[in-house]
Amino acid sequence: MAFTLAPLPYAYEALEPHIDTTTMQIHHGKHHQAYVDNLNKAIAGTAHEGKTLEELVAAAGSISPAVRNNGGGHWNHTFFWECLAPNAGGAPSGALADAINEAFGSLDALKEKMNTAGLTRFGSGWAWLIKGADGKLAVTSTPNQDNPLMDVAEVKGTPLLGVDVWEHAYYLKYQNRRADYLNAFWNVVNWEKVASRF
Ligand code: MN3
Repeated sequence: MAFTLAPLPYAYEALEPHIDTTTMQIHHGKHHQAYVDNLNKAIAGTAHEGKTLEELVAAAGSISPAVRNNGGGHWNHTFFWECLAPNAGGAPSGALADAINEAFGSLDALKEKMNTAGLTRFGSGWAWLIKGADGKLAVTSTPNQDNPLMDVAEVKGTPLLGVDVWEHAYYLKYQNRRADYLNAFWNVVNWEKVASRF
């Protein structure tokens, strides 16, 4: 069964002014759709057909670049849309807030660490807040469409929050100002969703 692109869980304009409507339309409707289409093409007629997206991602080191890049792209974007929500931002509460304070000292320190991870990712990739096998939170980043669930990831863990730092995620509104995009991102973080993953 082929992979399909789910609709966004909110309207394209819902994240204005932090993430603009045109960027969301192209990012979801063109970029994410292309990852889905190219993943389906790459697995058609191969032993990968019928595997779940999670199975493909976990085996990134031993699958073709086309399946790794497009499977990662599909997984990462599906995850990313759910990291975001209109009228969101603010601060997490409860056990997640406690874990953030324990790992980073404060929410602001986490934001700074994740922004730095995103800013220093040369070229295209992602910055992540993950829960490690030890249950502790950590910040990491991955190149291209890799993610911390992949066997090839330098730092592995369960993603709780991710931010896309490919230029296609911000260039129309922010041009080369990746830092401004990263600061704006925090205004639309869906902490309820992050907490449910935690
Ligand atoms: Mn993207």
